[in-house]
Amino acid sequence: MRLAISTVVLAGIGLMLWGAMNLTQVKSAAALGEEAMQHVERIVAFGPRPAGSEALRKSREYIIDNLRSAGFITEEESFTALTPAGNIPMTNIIATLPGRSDRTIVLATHYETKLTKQFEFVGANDGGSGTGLLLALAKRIANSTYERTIRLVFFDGEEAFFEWSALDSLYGSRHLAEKWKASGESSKIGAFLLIDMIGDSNLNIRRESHSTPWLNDMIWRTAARLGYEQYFLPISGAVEDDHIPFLQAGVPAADLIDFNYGPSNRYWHSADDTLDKLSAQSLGIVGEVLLAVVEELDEKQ
Ligand code: 1BN
Ligand code: ZN
Repeated sequence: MRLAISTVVLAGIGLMLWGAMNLTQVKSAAALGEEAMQHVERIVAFGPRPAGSEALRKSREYIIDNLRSAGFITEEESFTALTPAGNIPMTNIIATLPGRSDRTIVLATHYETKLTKQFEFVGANDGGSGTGLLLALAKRIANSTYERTIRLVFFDGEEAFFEWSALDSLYGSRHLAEKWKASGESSKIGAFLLIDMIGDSNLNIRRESHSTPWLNDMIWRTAARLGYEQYFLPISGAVEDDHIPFLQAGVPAADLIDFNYGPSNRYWHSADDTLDKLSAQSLGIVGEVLLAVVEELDEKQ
């Protein structure tokens, strides 16, 4: 009888600890998501932010200010891209938090929005969500200690000017991947994690099928461990995005993208990609998964 009671008590304590852990996790995801959402709101307030625009210059200033305040070393990588709209000045933002090792983990997103003529495109999700989440993560990452050097990259010129093709798309990521391949920097990257369109309040992320399988496995395993299985679907879909030039440079890379935005993806590249379609919860969930994946990658040999 005594044994039975202590078993019940121990089980109760176990359940309480389990409950407490989940509550802490839920609170931490909520705080991270709220912070990311505030950044998205500030960024969207700059208006449409196509490559070469004044609004994108202001966004860049905002991003760099926040990265520096968090404790990252920032670098602007400027170049001129030959596009169907002519020569356009572009700038990637690279933020570095040096670790004890020069081996790196890269988290990336694009921060510019698609140029549109027929309607106003503010890209709350497409361009805004990844940027807001990386800025919120910058603070969390800077408050932890990692063996590896952590880099946050904000790409310019992800979007096509005319029609998506190998030459009209991914201007910023193609430029940086080429540069890092030539300098040998790409061989130091253990993993490249891209986020794009991860703020949809109806979050459902498929395994992007160009991505490195072991990295997708790690992400999906981590999401399941944190109780987020319902948002990380066990099905695949292919999307060309800023991870492609890095995969081509031999870097293990994955793209977390929810390419199912509104009924039949109707909000994508439309006037409806606005703040009201996003949720802090979605941003927080993706953020918590990324933090846990970075921790696991940092412990990997
Ligand atoms: C993602 C967000 N993409 C553009 N904005 C990449 C993409 C390009 C996705 C073509 C599908 C088709
Ligand atoms: Zn887009």
